Amino acid sequence: MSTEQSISALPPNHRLFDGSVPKPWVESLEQYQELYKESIEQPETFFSRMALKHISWSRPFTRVKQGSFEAGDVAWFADGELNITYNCVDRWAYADPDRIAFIYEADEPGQGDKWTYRRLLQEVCRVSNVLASFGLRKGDTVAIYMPMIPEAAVAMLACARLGLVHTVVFAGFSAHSLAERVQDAASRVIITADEGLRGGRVIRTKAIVDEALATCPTVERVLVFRRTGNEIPFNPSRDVWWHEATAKHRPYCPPVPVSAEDPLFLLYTSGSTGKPKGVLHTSGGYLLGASMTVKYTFDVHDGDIFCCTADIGWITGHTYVVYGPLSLGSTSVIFESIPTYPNPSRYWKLVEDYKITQFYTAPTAIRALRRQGDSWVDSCDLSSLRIIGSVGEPINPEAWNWYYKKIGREHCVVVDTYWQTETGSHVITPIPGAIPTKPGSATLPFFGIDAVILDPVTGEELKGNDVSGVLAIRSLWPSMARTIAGDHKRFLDTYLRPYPGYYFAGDGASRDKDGYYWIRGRVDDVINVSGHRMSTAEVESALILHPQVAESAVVGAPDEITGQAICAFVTLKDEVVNDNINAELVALVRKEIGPIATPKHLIVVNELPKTRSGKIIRRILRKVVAGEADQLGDLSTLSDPTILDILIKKVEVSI
Ligand code: 6R9
Repeated sequence: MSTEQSISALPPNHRLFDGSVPKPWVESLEQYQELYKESIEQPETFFSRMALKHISWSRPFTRVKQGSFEAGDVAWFADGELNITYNCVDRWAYADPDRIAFIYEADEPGQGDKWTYRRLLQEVCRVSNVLASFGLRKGDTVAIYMPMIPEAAVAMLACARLGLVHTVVFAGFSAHSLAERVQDAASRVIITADEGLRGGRVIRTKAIVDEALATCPTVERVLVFRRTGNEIPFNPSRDVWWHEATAKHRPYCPPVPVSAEDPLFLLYTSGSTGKPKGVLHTSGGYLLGASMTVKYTFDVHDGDIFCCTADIGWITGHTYVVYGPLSLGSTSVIFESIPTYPNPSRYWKLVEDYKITQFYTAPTAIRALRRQGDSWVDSCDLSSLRIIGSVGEPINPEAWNWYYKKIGREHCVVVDTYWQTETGSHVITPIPGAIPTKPGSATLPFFGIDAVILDPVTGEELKGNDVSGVLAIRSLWPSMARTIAGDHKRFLDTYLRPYPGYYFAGDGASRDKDGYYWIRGRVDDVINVSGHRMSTAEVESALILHPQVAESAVVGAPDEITGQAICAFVTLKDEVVNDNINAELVALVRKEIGPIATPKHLIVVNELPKTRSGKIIRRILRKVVAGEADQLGDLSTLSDPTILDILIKKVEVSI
């Protein structure tokens, strides 16, 4: 067992019980244990109660849960009907129209504005009417490719209001990646902006859409929000300005009730093979997971100001910028910029300016800001904070402790939340006030999650504490993904068939002596760069497009700031000297996938380590880039061991 296992649990934080803030929803470890036990032993009673408490149903459900992992036919509240936007917007707009739904902090500090629930409802309705006027009907797919502005959330909610399926594509993706996703989802409409702004730099959003559309025959209309107002390419027979179209419609549109099992969105994520997967989430179960986790993990109460810094292009933005906070009628901050613009105080200034109570970000940002020095933090008043969260990758104890001490001032609770695009909402996470934390551990499972550790080889459950293996979930939970769009077999093969009877998460994990979970990272060919999942196969496919590349192999190298960095090995077809090859390959990957896939290290080698049957042994490359060349393990399958010395030397001089 590693050393962090011996760190003892901290006592529940005093700030939550000092009378100055609302008492936490779950007040003690015993209360958590009691609720957790009920959620596992009587899931129907537990989740029926939760679904009635948190969601407004236009037709009540009579069935709670059905299906199994074996059959791959999981469904929750299947005969119930609801509308997501009604739940997230209308009910608060009617009860308290002036309540703030979104605080928009634009790229330039101090710009941006506040959106009341009334304004949000009106704008969502106008956009819904525009989409309906395009002839879109329930079940059609709409792609959203937008900067982090409130209108991106409006676009999502406008789709949900009509029962349309949205697929948000992160606006840092290339035209090629956007086209791939739009084609796979057969989107009929794209909602975008003229341009984006990030850290003072202009992103030519619409121009990228135009490039993508050259290969997307299903797209009939492009709705364009004017963000910067600069001159952009515009095709009047296809493109429609948001401000012109919305002005033609009334600010009300009736919400369309959908089945709890109707799709709400597709979100593409990287898998072990090259092609991204369109993970499909449905309406009822997803909303319940989003709502319950915002409430319990972040202990959100009326009047709280919730800030999640994730882009809406990722699942974290879907669940914790848009659906979760709005489903509770909270105020959610939409942050368009980057943490270091104009200086590394930006996040902390945001907390001070808006009196943020819950702040949620990624370890990579925490590590990068820690490196900038404490003065950027010390100058800000962070006294409004109660809960500070981390997501996306394991957080190392040094970063955890800095976050706890400097940002949380030792009186906030740090919640290290483990979950995935596929799980929809948190699955292993502390619950403030109830579950004592340990730096580096995501602690205990959320309600309804029967987490287990399996022996990766035999698939047997490792019972008891002090065990290591792969993480799996034995119970069905409401917000789990239902399928991969157009490829249910891949869904079954990836998550449900590797260990029959379990959901397989793809992460290694251990359970320590206190029953706490420690996530160890991916056990498949996915690398995690700054909390973003990258498929090694996808990067390899991009590299191979270069006419001089014979073969490529991509692995994750440990990185102090980004967690892992992309390390690409290539062999070339001939001996032609091309001094520019590294730069050309990096540019190619950026063009094919987007800047987030930029390889940090690019190493041209004569040979890659292979088995006798010709398979590249990535395990060896991983060890070598991690500086563990002395622990290569069993090399009996390596066809030509003489290549190792050269490989190791090459890596030493390159990294
Ligand atoms: C929410 C999100 C999922 C993968 C997941 C795991 C890693 C996420 C983590 C974490 C350790 C945490 N991951 N949270 N690892 N501790 N608190 O990030 O979704 O983009 O689908 O990534 O991220 O490896 O399997 P997604």
